[in-house]
Amino acid sequence: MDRLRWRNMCLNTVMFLVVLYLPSKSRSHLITGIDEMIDAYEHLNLVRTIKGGKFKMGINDPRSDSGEYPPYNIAVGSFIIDRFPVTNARFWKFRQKRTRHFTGSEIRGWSWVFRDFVSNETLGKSTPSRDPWWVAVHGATWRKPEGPDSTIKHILDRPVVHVNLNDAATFCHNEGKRLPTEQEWEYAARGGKDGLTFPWGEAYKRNRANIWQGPFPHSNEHRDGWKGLSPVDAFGPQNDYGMHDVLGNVWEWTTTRYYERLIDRRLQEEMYVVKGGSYIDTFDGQYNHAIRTAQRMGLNPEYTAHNVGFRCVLPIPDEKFKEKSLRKMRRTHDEL
Ligand SMILES: [Ca+2]
Repeated sequence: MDRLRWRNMCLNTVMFLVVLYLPSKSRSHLITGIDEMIDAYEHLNLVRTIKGGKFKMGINDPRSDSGEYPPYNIAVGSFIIDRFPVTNARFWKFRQKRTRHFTGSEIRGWSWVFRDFVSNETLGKSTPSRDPWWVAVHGATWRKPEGPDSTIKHILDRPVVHVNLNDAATFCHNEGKRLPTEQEWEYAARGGKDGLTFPWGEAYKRNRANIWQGPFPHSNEHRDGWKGLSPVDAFGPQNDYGMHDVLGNVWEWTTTRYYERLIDRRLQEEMYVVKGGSYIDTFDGQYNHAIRTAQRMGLNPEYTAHNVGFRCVLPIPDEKFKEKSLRKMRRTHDEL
């Protein structure tokens, strides 16, 4: 036996023993084969550079009680933003690097899942909520989004879910970025067009976003093609900035505090704004929230669920928009 073969044989034996004797939690990082597939999803990590400016935030509809009304003018600085919500593939890669960061749902041991996606066996071991369509599923985490008998292996292009505010912020920080404020998120979502209900215009279009069709919660008619989570590029770009899944699929965390309008702020629990709506929301608000660019909801920072994800931003100085720098950024970050 030559030296090379002998060395390879020893190496394989050592690797076998390492895998065999690793604690099961660590071993799960090595045995799924996901690492070999990750590169195929790099195109879902693209970003868009957005020049800061003034815009009108919110909607001019006094019937809204979520804080969208009254609208107001505000300025935001320039920033780079993810064109897609963070995918399972991207979060997997993060966790390979930050093995000591366990998400809120992993630490707590459970998370909220829409009951249609939970197997009967898992359902039997889970706890129903006040809203019967949400179930507290033990073992539901970002890597097992529908419970212990599920996996992300075949849905690496879908948004990561079951992440709380700190998980999302830690992920962004690890990439040298941060979570967006609500103002940055909405400014980007509008794609340079003020005053429109949706990022693409004034009329709802079924082929633009993954939301709910049919009587909720019993009849998920999924006329948009998707019953639950969809790949972040299942639909074309929703605005002129080339951003996908701004509305629908998953709510997205921001760092902006949320306050109920009619309650003394000092008496309110800590909540943060999430934007965009999810696969259980509707275009007209007949069930759950009305999908629109200005829509907002408050969540406890520890909250995790099957329909909440995020995307990241990176603020940049405005002088970077001088033509020379802009060309360089386009080469580096954009697919423009
Ligand atoms: Ca749908």
